[in-house]
Order: sequence, then structure tokens, then C-alpha cells
Amino acid sequence: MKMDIHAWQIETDSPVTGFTESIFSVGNGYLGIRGYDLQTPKTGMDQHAIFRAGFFEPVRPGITDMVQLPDVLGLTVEGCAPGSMHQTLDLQHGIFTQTWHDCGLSVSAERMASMADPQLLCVRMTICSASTQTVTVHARMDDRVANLPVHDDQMVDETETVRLLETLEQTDHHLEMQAVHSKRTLCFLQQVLVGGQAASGSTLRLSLQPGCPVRIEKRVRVLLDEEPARPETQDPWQAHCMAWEALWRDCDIVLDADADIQGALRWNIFQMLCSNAWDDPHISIGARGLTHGRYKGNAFWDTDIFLLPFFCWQRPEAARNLMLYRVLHLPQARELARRQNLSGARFPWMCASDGTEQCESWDIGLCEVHITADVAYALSRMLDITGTEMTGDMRMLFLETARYWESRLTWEEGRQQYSSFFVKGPDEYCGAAVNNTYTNYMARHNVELALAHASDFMDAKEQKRLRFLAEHITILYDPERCLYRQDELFERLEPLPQTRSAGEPLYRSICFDRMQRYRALKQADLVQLMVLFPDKFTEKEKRAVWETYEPLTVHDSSLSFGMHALLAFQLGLQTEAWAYFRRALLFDLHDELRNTGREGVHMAALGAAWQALVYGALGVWTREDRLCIKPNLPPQIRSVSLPLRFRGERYRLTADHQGAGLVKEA
Ligand code: IFM
Repeated sequence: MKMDIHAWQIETDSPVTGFTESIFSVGNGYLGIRGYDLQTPKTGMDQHAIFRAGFFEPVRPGITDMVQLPDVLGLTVEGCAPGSMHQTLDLQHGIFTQTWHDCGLSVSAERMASMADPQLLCVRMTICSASTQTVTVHARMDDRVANLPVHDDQMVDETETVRLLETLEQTDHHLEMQAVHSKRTLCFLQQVLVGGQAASGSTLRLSLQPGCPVRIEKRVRVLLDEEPARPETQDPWQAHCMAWEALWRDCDIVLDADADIQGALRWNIFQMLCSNAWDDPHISIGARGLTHGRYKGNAFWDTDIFLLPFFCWQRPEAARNLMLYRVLHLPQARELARRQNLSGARFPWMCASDGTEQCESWDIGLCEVHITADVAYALSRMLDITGTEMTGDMRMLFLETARYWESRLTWEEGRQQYSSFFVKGPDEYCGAAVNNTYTNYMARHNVELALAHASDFMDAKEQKRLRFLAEHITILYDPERCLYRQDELFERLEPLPQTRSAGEPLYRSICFDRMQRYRALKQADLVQLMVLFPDKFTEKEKRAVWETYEPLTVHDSSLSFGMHALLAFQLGLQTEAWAYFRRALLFDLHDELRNTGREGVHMAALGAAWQALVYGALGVWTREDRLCIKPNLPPQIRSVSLPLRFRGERYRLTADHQGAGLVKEA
């Protein structure tokens, strides 16, 4: 499907599909609306999705789903069924517009989730008629809604909807619903304006004259748990546009490059902002943000490792809250470790709003343990970049996660080493591995963080034990090849007959079990490790990892391209870096895995592309309390200018092929 990507706009003449719904999702971090067709009433209870961040309800014992809200935005012109639509997303002002022609009418319907008022959703419809006629417009809030919980197993198609909300009361202006299980309440307050004047009722009869457009506006305030309504603004559209302009002052990256690269970069940043409830530490970002219910709305390492850098450097308050979310869930992480007969704190692979483990696939949920060290790593990076003062709870997080590793790793007396058994690294095609280097290296780093920041909380014996652990954890390294080895079994696996996936991911045509026994990587694993610690590995070691593992990687995960681009930039492999960067940047816009419609926007890919540019092509990093840059721009990018925040100060980084500068801004 063709999407035209301009510097500040994405547009298409294609009909509304799952794919366009995902791409044209808009949000304000609290409320997210998929880009569904406003004119056509929904035919299935799970269609026309709107989400409220942090609102989860149980769908089975112990398992929650992000609640789908009813379609309160519908604004339909009676009798019209346009065959095609022009759809435009204005990235600068966060407004999505669908324009169509039917019944002698020309209609444009704009929508937004207000960035100035987190409770507010608005639609504005402009109707022009070619002749004198009367039309009826329906503005009623549709209370029919159900969730269609998406199975963790990507091969299982979901068929059963679950009703999570019931209606308590509905009038023309007010809809009150209640969550079936928790009894949390949800209230929608609707205001309709015709030509700027308040209209009564939700069925509007309009007399149209040629050349006299009529504007209908619908404002819906969404209140969860009886939260008080914020004061109304005279012009919510203007307030929203101004809020977006302020966001772009903090986050825009101006490129001198082809318009599609500039536009795709802005769309990536736009979608990260749309799914981030920046001032609430109780809400994280799910793997598909507020664009889809895939993964039940849960947060993974995607947030800590892939998205966090963008927020650290451009929205430090948001980065702080994303890490506070982890800190606040330390009690649940302790409980998870205890349930797994382990000490300390173990973060869930898939984390729901209440901090519990939501992963229902036992192998991934139990053995993809690197998440715990990823959280500790992310916290240390956030502290370093934003200059946030470390609290006692943060020190406890470092310590409790280190204690987890002490109990999760196995001491092998014969070899005098700590080993990890039954672990999966980032490469989810590696089976259940032994001594995955990514996991062990991250675990060691986690223990070192505890020793550096939490030794006051340990007695001398514990300090000694943890130091011993850090010194004796197995890191598989072949000095002859200067090569870090992925794990103990990888090289014994059978080669994959076909090394590149074309279109759909390989797991769609080859059973997961079979994939686990091939010598193929689903996504960056040691490549991932190299980019997390750019100063800890020599150029030779990075090259050895690249040359060994890159050809074996099938990139069946959205997390892969950006990390490959980043390492390729660092290695000066400009051709490869650009090819990977483009694929990362356009991952959803080009529907790389053919699942953007079915699954929503891949949040981690957005952050990975941002990192490839900022860490890779611009060489931004922190060293000894300093902000350092080392640009190595690809020829396709002639110059870059972006704001960065570092330890409370604002900077502007500019770079072109002649040089680079970093200027402190007032
Ligand atoms: O966290 C990722 C994982 O690395 C690969 N499978 C999908 C998850 C969610 O994006």
C-alpha cells in the first residue's frame, strides 16, 4: 500500500485498512486512537479501537489486557458510504484528517487527542455541499465494545472477544461505564458544536447551501476513576497545536536529506510521543504503545533499552518517570523472584500495569531473564544522562537485581565459574541456551552497579560474594578469533538452509521448534551487546561479532534493524549502515514484517532508528561526565540539527560533512 511521506506529513489515497489504522494512530500519551474510519459505523465489537494508558482489566486469572474503550468519536453523515478516502497525518500539529466525497458532499473529518489536555479527544468535520440539501449527522457515542485479547503465540489467531466494560447510563452528552471486574468507572462527557454554537442532542439536521461549508465539532472528555474534569479551553485545537509545537522544539531532528527520510524520522518521534504519558510514573509504554492491543498492552525491555534513550536525551522528565515505573514495581519483582524460588528481584518479561508477569509462553517468560539486567542498565544510563539524583529505592533496585543474579546463576565447582543455564538471550531463536554472553555480560554489569551504588546496604560478606560473582561469571570469548561467542550451543546448531526472510517472518512458515534448532538469529544479540557498551569492546572485537553474526541474522524482530544500523555506523560500514537504517526507520511505514496492521506500531523499532542516528551516525555518548559526539554522517544525510538535554542543560548539536558543533542553549 502506498504511503506518501513528506517532511511533515504522511498521506495516502488508499482505503482504510488495518495498516492505515496503525500508521495514522494519534495519541497524547494517555489516550490513543487508531486511524479508523469515522464515517462507517463499526461492525465488530473490537473495531474502532481507542485506548486509555494504564487501564488494564483481567481477562483470565492473573492475566490482564489493556482495555479497549468504546468508539465515542463517531461522527457520521447519514446515507453516505464513500468508496475511497484521502488520509493525511499532520505530524507538526498532531492532526489526522480523512477527506471523502459522496452524496454530493465533500467532507473532511479531522481528529486529535489533545496534547494540551490529556482527557480530551476531538473531532472536527467540515461539510460542503454542491447543492442545497438537508443532511443528518449522527454524533452519538457508541457504547458497544469488547476486547479481542491477542494471544502471545503469534501463530494463534484470536477469535474470542471479552466484554470488559458495561454501560451504567447513557444520555446524548454523557456515557458512564464500569469495568466488569474491578468496577473502575469510566465517564465520557460529550459536547457538540455546530458552527461554533453548542448543539443539543446527538442527531443533527443540517441545511446546506453550496459554497457555505458547515463545521461540526465533537469534544469528548474521558474521565477514569472519577478523576476531576480539567477546565475547558476556548479553542482546544489551538491549545493542542501549541503543545505539539513545544514538543517539537524539544524533539525535532532537522535533516538535510530526502523528504521521506525526514518525514519517517518525524513520524517515528511522533509515535513515541503519542504513546508516552510523560508525567505519570505509574504508566509505561507497551510494545505497541497505544496503537494496538497486541502483547496485551504490556511493557518489555523494548521500553528500557530501545525507547528510553530518546526520552533521556530529549524528554528527561519522561525518562525519569519511565524508570520510576520500574522502581515502583520493585515489590512485585521481589515477589516474582520468590515465586521462582530465587532471591532478590526479577523483573517480568511482560509487565502489566500492576507490575506482574504477563507472559504466557513458558519458555520465553521463564528463560528470557536478561530483562532484569536490562532494567538495571537502563536505570544507570538514565541517571548518567539526565543527572537525576539517585534515591535509596534506586540503589535498592541495583542491589535486589544483583541478588537475583546470585541465585539465578549456577556455581560450577569443577570449572570454578558461574554459569547461566536455561536462558534465552535477545535472539529468541537460540533455544534454551547455556551461558548466553549477552545475558552473562549484562548480569555482571548489574552486579557491578550494585557494588558501585549499593554497597552501603550490604554487609562485608555480601560485598565479597558479589565481587567474587562478578569476577567469575562466564563470558565466552575466543581469543584467536577475537570473538565473543553467543552461547555454548550456537555453533553446534544446523545451518539454516535459507538465510534471509523474505516478507513475512520465518516463524510463519517454519515451526518455532524447528527455528530453535537452526544456527540463525532472530535479532541482534551480540550486536546488541556491542552497542550498549560502545567503549568496552575493541574495534576488532566489534568487527568479529559483525562478520560472524550479521550474516546469520534473519531480522524476524522489529528490534533488529536499528541495532545493526547503529553498529554498522560505528564500524564505518556506511553502505550497510544506511541500508539497515532505512529499514529501521521505515519499519512500519513500509510494513516490513507485514504485521503493522494486525499488530500496531512497533515502538522499539522507533527508538532503535532514533538510536541508530543519534548514537550511530552522530556518535553521541557520555564519557566521564561529559557529553561527547563523534559524527560519521552517511552521504545520504547532508546535515543534521537537533536539541539535546544533558544533565539539566540544553544543547544544540549540528553536524554536516565538514564538521560538527555542540552549543549550550539558554
Ligand atoms: O521484546 C521483544 C522481543 O525481543 C522480540 N519479540 C517481541 C518482543 C516485544 O516487542
